[in-house]
Amino acid sequence: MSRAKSAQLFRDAKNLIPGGVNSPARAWGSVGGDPIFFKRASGSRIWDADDNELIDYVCSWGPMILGHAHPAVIDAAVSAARQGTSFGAPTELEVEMARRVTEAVPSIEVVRFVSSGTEATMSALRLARAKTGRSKILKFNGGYHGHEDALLVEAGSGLANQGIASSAGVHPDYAAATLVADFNDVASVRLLLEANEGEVAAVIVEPIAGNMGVVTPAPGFLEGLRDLTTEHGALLIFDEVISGFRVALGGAQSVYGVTPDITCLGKIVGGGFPVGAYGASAEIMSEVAPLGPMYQAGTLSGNPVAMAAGIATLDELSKPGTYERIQAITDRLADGVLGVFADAGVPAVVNRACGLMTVFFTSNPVTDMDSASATDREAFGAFFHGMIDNGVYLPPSQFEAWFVSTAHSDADIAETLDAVARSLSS
Ligand code: KE4
Repeated sequence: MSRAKSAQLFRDAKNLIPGGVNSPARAWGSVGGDPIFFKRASGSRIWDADDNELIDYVCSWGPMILGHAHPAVIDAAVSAARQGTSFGAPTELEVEMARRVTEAVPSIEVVRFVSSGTEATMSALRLARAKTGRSKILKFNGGYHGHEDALLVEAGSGLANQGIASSAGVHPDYAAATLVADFNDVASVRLLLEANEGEVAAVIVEPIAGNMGVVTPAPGFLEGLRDLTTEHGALLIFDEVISGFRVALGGAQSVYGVTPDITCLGKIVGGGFPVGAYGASAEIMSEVAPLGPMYQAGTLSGNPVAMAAGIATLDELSKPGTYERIQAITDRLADGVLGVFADAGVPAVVNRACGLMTVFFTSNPVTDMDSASATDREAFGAFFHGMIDNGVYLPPSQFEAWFVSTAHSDADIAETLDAVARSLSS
């Protein structure tokens, strides 16, 4: 495959944009090589600047659960755009979208739309501090919740790749107010809550971790967080930016039957447009301006074009049988990959949930950031390049999820498994 156009674009981009990318996760830092530039996508397929066609498992890091350029979503966004793209004033579409989100996620009685997952988690933290009058927050090693200062401490995703536990430029007081526990380790949470009694405003967790690679909660882990936060007067925040509308219409909280105090959403909820959201009971959300003293605002929040795309997406996802289909596609891919690795005699662990999975090069269980970090990331890097050369685009990092969509056909999966076999043999 020629990648001359991509290479030229990357050379140009590096002079104008830091590292040539508008998000470090796109930089291929941990797998080596130069990022490919893309120009169009449809369904499960994506084309790069040199017209090479690839099967896409990045899916824009989650949003494209219906596949790229789904007709219903595009039509909704285009017709909304023709009515004007942004008014900075309330519209009916926001009410329609809020109705769908609160119906899908019962723990959300009232929801505020923002323009990214980061804005959702940042606002959720401020809300928790406002509601409790406390200042500290507790997150998990390897948890990634966007680039809010307080959460850029021992984060996963792109930070883990750059080997920076915390970002430069974060005020030391922020880092000091952020406690870090281990995912799937309730005892580590109890210890920190007891050692900081009365000071922790919230525990924020990805109920199904996606930024260590996929790591699912051990039985009792989420229930343990619910009990401990209630016992110690802290709010429980579920960051469902990845899992929301992916693992089920009601998110991970509906799969595991654990109800958080605040839920953060993003990615899928915007149908490929910039949307985030945070929501909770009416009582908690009454803290939020203009009702209450916790201020949060945004020029493009609830933007009509993004709302129209989100509504079209949720309406498609609400159709009966959708999540059974997504689960079946995920299992076909995950089980197929396990089989090919076994045939090749290459040790692998696959962690999965409905709609997402990660392959780790290890024979040991991957249950937290430490075990994820102990896997053979060099092997993953070589595998990533092998898959690209065999027509399959995986996330360029071990600490990310492979995302499937309703557009990934049996033929796509079969082609992917062939690519896995060829990549492993080379
Ligand atoms: P955004 O601000 O990127 O929309 O959302 C931040 C965020 C919050 N919570 C979770 C659980 C997330 O996974 C994310 C963003 N995910 C990353 C990669 N997994 C997006 C890719 C990127 O950073 O470019």
